[in-house]
Amino acid sequence: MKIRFNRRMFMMLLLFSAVNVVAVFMMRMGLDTGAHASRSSQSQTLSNGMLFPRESESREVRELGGMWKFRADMSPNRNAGFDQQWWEKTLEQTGPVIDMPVPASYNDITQDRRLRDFVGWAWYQREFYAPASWKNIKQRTVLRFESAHYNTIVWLNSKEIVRHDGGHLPFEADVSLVLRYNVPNTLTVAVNNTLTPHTIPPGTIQYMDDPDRYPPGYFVQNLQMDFFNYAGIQRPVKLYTTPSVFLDDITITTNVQGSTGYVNFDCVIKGNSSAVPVTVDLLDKTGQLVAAVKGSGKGQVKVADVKLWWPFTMSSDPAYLYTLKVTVIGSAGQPDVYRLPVGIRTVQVTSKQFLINGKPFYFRGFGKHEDSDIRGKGLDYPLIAKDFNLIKWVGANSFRTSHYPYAEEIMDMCDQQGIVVIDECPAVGLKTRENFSNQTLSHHKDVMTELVRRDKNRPSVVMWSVANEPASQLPEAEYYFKTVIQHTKQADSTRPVTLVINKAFNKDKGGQFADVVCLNNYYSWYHDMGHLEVIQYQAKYNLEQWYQTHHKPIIQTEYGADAIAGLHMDPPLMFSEEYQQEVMFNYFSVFDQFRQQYLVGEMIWNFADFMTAQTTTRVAGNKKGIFTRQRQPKTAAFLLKERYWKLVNQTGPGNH
Ligand code: GCB
Repeated sequence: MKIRFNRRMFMMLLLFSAVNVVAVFMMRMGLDTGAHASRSSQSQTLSNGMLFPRESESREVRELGGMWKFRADMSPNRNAGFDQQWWEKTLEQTGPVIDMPVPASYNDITQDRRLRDFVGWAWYQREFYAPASWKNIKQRTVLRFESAHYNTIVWLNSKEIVRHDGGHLPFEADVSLVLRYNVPNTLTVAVNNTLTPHTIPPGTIQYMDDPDRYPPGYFVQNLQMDFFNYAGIQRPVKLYTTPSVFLDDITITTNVQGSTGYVNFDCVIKGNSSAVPVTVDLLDKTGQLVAAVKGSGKGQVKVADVKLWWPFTMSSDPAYLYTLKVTVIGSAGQPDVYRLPVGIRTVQVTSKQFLINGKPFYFRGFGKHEDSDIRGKGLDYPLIAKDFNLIKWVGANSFRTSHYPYAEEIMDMCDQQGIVVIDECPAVGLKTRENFSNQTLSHHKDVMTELVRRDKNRPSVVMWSVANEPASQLPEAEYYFKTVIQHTKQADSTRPVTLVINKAFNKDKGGQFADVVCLNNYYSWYHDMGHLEVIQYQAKYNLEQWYQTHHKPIIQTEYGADAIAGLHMDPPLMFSEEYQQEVMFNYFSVFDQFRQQYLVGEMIWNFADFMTAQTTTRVAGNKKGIFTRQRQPKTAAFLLKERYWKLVNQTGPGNH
């Protein structure tokens, strides 16, 4: 019998083979064991509030930091842990272990090159005791991961309790019914750093099937981003308690009219089927009660003679934070108390300006990374404190969380110190058509939901960035970004949304949906190498064309040049400190021409040198920092400091 292939059958065949390729690939990487948290487990997480754990008279917070037992599953298919059910025993019982600090990336902790570059499942385990006081039916205990990269499965006492798909954002599970008392609790975590065309960020696994050149089963992870794919449990793991009737979420928005501020609040209470009384008190910095509302948890607080939240250098008393104290009284009369820091401020965008509290704001800032020696992307308080001291030393007022959400401990500092944030999701390097698939789109929307849910109440966050340098010239990008940006605006109607673009103004298809145009370019670096003289010409042309095309304010979100600290060349040569400075001088001169018009910010790439994958263009990482990776200033830091403080002085406090 002759089979005639019609177009539909052909498409089905294509689809079938594509699904097969992905399935084979996932099987080979051990992803089929369920690392990809299913849609249902992801959306289950999406329905919770995920308030940052804060101590109060009704809540205890305990960190599970320290040395954990660790093993990277180096078996050929990375699947030994699942085949042998490593969560059923202690890790020592199933093979050799090493000590691994939490939080930290595991990559740079040992001398083992295989661990640094490991791709697949890494297993962590530790024991802990639960205090007898937690054995109380009137309260619940929640286990929370501030982030683990990328796919995570967690077992407590051999019972699977949560899965999460994606790094850089928190996830948690109510463990009240799984906790044991008077005996140790065993916590096992498997985390897989494999990036696929549908993860955010995307990547590919390439199998090298040429037996003459590679051993059997040899594969590499290809990244589409310019930073090292640090992995592991990179942020704190916490246990926290709440009463059984508890405040699950608060959403606040703020407004200002004359000298009066308004805080609108909307609380979600869980654990009780009927309505419970909620008291909302607003306290000032000294703890004085400003206003109080009793009711169901939705309403408005009015603040006479409001003290606004101003960015650093825009006021003599920047970053003023009130405290919204929410008290929920459960049916048994047991209160749950949560204190949310609240900054009262407004954000608006016009065709030429970015306004904070009605005044023009000019972003003097950086693109940053969470990155340092040994820790990789591991949360580190000394590093956080040092970075904020340097940010303020330079006279910066802002940064972009390039290219993923930063730790909430960092975001707290931004709120407290008046450092304005462009809050970016991990969608960096969406480069191929496959990266714009409906599968990725749906995950991308979930990630934006998670990000907005986490950071929606932060005064420092003034704009969401849905992506960095996507292939926005592709036809698919138009529908894709229209959808992601609409979705983000539905999740938060109070903040502008952007995407960061490096495509030409007449090719890009995403900028039309952004409220602010964010541009990255590297004149005299990735092209016209060594030709510093073309920078001004090209930068000017680019800004003018973008403005003429969209009539929206523009932020230069990246520009810069690599400089090896201590390498001096005059006349300047690429990679010397002098060259980095010359690039800056040339850009500054263009910024100054457009600052009074529609350019609303300049953010140099990068705050500090950072680690990348190994390539011929990177000398032990990206060296575009104005500080070294150890946070020592290059000459560029002094130059930037001079410029930023001059800008403060020119515009004056109370302006930008
Ligand atoms: C970019 C990327 C950033 C890179 C930078 C560079 O455009 O957004 O992630 O690190 O260029 O130095 O190449």
